[in-house]
Amino acid sequence: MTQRISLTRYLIEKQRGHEGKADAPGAIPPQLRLLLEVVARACKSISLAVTKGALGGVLGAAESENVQGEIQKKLDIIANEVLIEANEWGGHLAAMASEEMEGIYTVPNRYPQGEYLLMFDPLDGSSNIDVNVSIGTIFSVLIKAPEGPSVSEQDFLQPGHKQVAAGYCIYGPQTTLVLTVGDGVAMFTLDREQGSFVLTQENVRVPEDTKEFAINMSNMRHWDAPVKRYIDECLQGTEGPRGKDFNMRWIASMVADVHRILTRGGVFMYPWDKREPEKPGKLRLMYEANPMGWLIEQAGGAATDGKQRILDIQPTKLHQRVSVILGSKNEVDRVTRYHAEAA
Ligand code: AHM
Ligand code: MG
Repeated sequence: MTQRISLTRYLIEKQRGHEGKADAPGAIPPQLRLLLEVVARACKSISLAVTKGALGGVLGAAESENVQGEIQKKLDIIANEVLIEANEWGGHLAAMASEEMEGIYTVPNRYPQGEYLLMFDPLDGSSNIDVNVSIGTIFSVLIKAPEGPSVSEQDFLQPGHKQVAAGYCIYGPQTTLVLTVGDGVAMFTLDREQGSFVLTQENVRVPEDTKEFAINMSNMRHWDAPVKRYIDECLQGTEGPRGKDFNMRWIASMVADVHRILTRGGVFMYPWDKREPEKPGKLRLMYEANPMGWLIEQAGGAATDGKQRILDIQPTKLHQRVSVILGSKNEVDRVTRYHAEAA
């Protein structure tokens, strides 16, 4: 029988790599291993709550709005609390930030403070919760700059290429944790009977070419010319300049759309549009675009905002929004080129 590799064993082997060769890519220090174990444990709890659905009384809206002015769902709040409670006492973190909290959450004084910063979208795809469609948790890990004992929002404002770990957990027909620590992408499927994540795919690769795109087509009339040009050409199929037919998918959960792209390729776009022209896009840079962008790059794909690499954007705000184009490299390069030609 092939031996099963648990997430715990996978991470311990990564840590040994660190002890052997501290600067080896993907080698992780013990505190980062602990952090990732704790995030995975929190995701198991969230998965359990999601699975119970109406039986657990967790569906529907809460009576509150988040910092983005969006009505919070009960599960948004539950997932946020699970992640905070799991992570605050372990001694590995300095602070956390979340889509569901306006400011940063500093680890309380009664617990030891570590050097890591954890950001998350506790439950992405909130509009899909009540309709039983895949949703997920997205997370990103940074290191706090060493100067000074106190931690502030400023510590979080680092570009995505500074991430030391990133991933998501998708709650779908299977619960799958997808992780990078900078040496490729690995996937772990939750064995519900055993209660553990088991390595089910390593060295995930996104094909460079694709015939599948994901975009919310109902916003077409609001798009900018380069995005419209790209989609128009896809829609023309074999009769158009691309000379091939394209397929469209839009799940409206970024985790599910990105998971499909990591599995079989494709291009995902949530571009700037004219509905709210002052906002650079709908999705958030720090805890949506950066972790997903890094995962996609680690799997051989690309991620830009149309003009530059997402991971090179210098953030100025915790809840900053960004235009997102990510997935199969040749398609992302093409959309980015269309933006340059239009400029
Ligand atoms: P959320 O974090 O509030 O759930 O919003 C993010 C989601 C993404 O998962 C998804 O790609 C997008 O919003 C869907 O937007 P729309 O409903 O406009 O299609
Ligand atoms: Mg989200």
